[in-house]
Amino acid sequence: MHIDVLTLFPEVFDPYLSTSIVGRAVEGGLASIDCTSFRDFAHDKHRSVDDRPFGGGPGMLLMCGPIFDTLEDVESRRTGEPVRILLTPQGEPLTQRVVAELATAPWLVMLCGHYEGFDERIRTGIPVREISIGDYVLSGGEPAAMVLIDAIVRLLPGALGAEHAAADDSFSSGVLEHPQYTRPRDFRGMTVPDVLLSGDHGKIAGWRSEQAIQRTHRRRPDLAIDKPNSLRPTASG
Ligand code: 6GU
Repeated sequence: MHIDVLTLFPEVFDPYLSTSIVGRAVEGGLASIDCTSFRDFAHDKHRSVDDRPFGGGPGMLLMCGPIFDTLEDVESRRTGEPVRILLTPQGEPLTQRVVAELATAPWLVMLCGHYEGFDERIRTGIPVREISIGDYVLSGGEPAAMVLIDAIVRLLPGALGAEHAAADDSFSSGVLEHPQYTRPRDFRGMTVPDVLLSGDHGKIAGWRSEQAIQRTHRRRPDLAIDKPNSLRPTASG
């Protein structure tokens, strides 16, 4: 998969994208990610990318020119049809289902909005899928693009270790993750549940699934936990 990120702040992506699962996926050639700055396509000597809204009002809006030019340049470097995504709080809410769908695309182009917003013709003049990562407002689409990239890249075949991928499969049932423990068995008087030390794999599986369902009912009654094979993952953090 190739991902192009179009942004005013390409430099904020580098540390994140070179770390952990995403970093390893990029190193291993599962994904390539390029970040391109709108400012490189500004039309004037001040490298302006934003301007005041017609009709008045506070703030500045991203202008069409630099955005369209950046997109056209980026897309001319490759062949094939990209899936274009505009990160905006007005977009479709991101779910694991959407993530799984996007993870099948060979090429994603992500446009990060910034400042107070952008000229409406960016939204109407470019076929884009508008995506929001939740009902709150970020100063820019950059953190949202990183969230989206992380969620997508970890689904690429081979991105997680074999062990982890298998574990994921067995819990992809739309419930929250069950409690987990590692050594020591007793930490400051807080002990690990006996069942996990019993060696009885059937009993352990039963306990985990019961814990997962209880926890889901209590914390997230909105999750449809009786739907089998939901694309929602376990929320293991
Ligand atoms: Cl995608 N962008 C911004 N600026 N704020 C958001 C968002 C995106 N998703 C939730 N809040």
